[in-house]
Amino acid sequence: MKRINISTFLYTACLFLMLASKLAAQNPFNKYIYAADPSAHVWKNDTTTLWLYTSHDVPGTNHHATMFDYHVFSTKDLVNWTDHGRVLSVDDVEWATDYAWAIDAVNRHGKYYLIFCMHETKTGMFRTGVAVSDVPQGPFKNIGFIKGVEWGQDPCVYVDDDNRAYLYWGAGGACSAAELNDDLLSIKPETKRNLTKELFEVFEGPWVHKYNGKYYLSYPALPGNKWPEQMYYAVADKPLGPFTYKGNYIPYFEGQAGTNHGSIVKFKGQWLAFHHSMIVSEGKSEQRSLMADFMFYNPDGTIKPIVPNPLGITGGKTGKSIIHLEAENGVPAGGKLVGTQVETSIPGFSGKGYVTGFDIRQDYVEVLVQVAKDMNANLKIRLSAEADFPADILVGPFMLAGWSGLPIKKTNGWEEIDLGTIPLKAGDNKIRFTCHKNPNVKIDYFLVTPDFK
Ligand code: FUB
Repeated sequence: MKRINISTFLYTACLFLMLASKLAAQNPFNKYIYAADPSAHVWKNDTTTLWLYTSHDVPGTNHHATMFDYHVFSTKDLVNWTDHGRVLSVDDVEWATDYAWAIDAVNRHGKYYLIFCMHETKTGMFRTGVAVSDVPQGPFKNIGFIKGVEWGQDPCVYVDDDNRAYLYWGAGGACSAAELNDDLLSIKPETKRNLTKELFEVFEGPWVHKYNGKYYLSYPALPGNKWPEQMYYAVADKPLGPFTYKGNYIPYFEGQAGTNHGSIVKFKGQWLAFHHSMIVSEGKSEQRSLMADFMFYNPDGTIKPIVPNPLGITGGKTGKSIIHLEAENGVPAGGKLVGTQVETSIPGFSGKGYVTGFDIRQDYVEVLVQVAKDMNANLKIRLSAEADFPADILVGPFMLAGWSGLPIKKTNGWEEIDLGTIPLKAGDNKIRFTCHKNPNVKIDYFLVTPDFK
């Protein structure tokens, strides 16, 4: 019998383990979309859900100027994720042109606010915008920009236990902070501080969280003034400092983009660090993917440096990413309602209502799906129909794929109908639904499950 050399055996076993961990890799997660700059939140009114507010990279780009919109993702178990679609775009912000860069979110006085930054058309300057929604998943409506902040790139808002809100922002090697007025639309100028000298090698992207009564300001730094960025942090006794630099909590890792940008949050008793990489785009620094890792403190309150784990925060479980698009969101989420309207009289819908009124042949409802690469996906539509009806469904950037006269059976109230596989192209895809003349058909939401690991 042929004897196997022990080193050949160990080498083969290692190769097998490496391949298996790559296949099971959950870090990056939500690989079907390029998203970056994750701001993670667990809102006090629902501690069972973790929310991520992110910027969005366009497939094929080689420039951060081509960032135009934001997404929201949620999870209840850190394994399965829901993408709530586009929640704000430069097209909906009358004062802005482009550069939809890093964002944050705030839950205040019963509303949810997206705190974002875009280039102002009039001045070419970064402004820190504010947009509002009744629900954490948006979409959000722009209500203006924060007065008193110039070059307001990469905003972060920290709301302290006494409900006072603080804004931090940073760009091009500087970082500032100030207390916000209650409506979040202006700063208290007398509180403004330049934190640059307190934050060793700071470049941009501040994030603030509290641990054991101390304020931790984490940020992307440029070590020795050289790219790529690495994630550092500093600590203070008060929200506006003074801060003391403490260390590097995400040093350079294989697959890291030129930038990194992070947030830190406690969910179900565990500290998590979110950030981004260029692992899915295989080295394209402007096409980034979401990363998450467990984070641990030393007894003295310092953070143990993180080496990103291919299994991320899933403990090895394989999860599913679903894109959940509410039919009634229409234009603010990149969709359209033509000849149809939103109603709320039949209970049992999700979101703010459902779309109905298909009383002439051309009436339709359309949603926007954004993905990183060409891929197939499963499409389900939750609907209610009192009789069998034919549906036309068009899919893609140019509506080149679809079904005509697809027979759909009458439902018993609201039902999720599985429509099978649809082809998606890298970038923006529309899904348009019409049902000839069937005014009684009601559409609640579209569920798109990308077939992309
Ligand atoms: O994503 C665009 C920019 O890249 C962010 O605003 C910066 O923090 C860097 O991540």
